Amino acid sequence: DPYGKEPIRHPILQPASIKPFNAECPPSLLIENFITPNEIFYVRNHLPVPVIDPATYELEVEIEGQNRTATFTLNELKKLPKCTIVATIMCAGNRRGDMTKVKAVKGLNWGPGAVGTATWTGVRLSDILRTVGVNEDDGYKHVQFEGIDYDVTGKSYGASIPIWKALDKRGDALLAYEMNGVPIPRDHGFPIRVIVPGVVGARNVKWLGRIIVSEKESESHWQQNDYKGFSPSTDWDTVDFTKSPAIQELPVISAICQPNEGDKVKVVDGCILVRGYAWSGGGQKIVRVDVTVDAGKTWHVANLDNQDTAEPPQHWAWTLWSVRIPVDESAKNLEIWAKAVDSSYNTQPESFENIWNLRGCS
Ligand code: MTE
Ligand code: MO
Repeated sequence: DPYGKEPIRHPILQPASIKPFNAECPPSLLIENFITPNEIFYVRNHLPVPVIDPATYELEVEIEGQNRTATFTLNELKKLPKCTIVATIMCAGNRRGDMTKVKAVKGLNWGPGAVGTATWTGVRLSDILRTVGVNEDDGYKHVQFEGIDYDVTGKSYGASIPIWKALDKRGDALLAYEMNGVPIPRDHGFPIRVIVPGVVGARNVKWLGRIIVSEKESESHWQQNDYKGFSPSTDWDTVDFTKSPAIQELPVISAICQPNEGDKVKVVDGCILVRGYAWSGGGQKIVRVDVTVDAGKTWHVANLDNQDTAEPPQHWAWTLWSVRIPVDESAKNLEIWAKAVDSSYNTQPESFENIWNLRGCS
């Protein structure tokens, strides 16, 4: 069994699949902490978790067209200048379960818990690239990452990001070895994972084995034939993956975590309490969350209770919000909508209907 050496997981994680292991934190627990504890941070694995000996681990860095490969041991990486950031990581399929209610989609049926926020410590990717001699005007366009997790044919998980994000110091891309102050747990990429803040989870490659500086994007399935968006009218007969760019920065989103779908809600002083999180890709900050219980006739502006002080375009972490909304106590059913606005004044759509897509991406 290739899945014979999986780590032990916290029982509160709600699995979406077991082999490979995919699981999320229950929404009401998720918003209890601004920094998500490692034990309840969602896990998104496409393949078995590799067993890696930190003593013999080596990271390879290859520059296409040059006949040399630089290598770094874990100790060598840890000796380089250290950087810590607070960043939210989100799967493109987060909240796909709600999109499925419009029409079936292909992919794991995630609730709103395929997201988490942590402090990540490591070496700046820009420092590593400069150390091996890569410069802004070399003409390379992409930085590819290969994981040490393999499928049955021997292919590893892979992804790439544009070179500017990798080289720009303000892009804060990291080769992280710590998550919330401890060595990165096995499920999250021990001993080294890439953190590309503001960019879809899929490019944050875990168990990093190799970096390739290239003129081309990663050829991997996950870069080429997955994690892309399409029109609501595109179906599996008409879809052409070469026509859509790979998702990098994610759009603005929010999710209601309290109450949960189907909950009986308490009315206190004629009001209900609604809580959730909001986040935007590309280092944008949440500037407002509007909530309605009457299908948009009246909007209530939520309090932004917990927000990092970093300014855009380096605001990598989510915002936790809450709002009390007056309700008609005789009403039997209530539909609550939330929509977030980010610092680029992009606004989240009110419903999934018109952004539905066959892969169920945000
Ligand atoms: N890296 C490797 N090597 N293998 C993977 O399966 N999954 C990706 C990304 N990095 C993956 C990976 C996806 S799709 C997501 S959403 C994030 O890791 C999930 O990170 P987490 O499990 O630490 O939450
Ligand atoms: Mo993902």
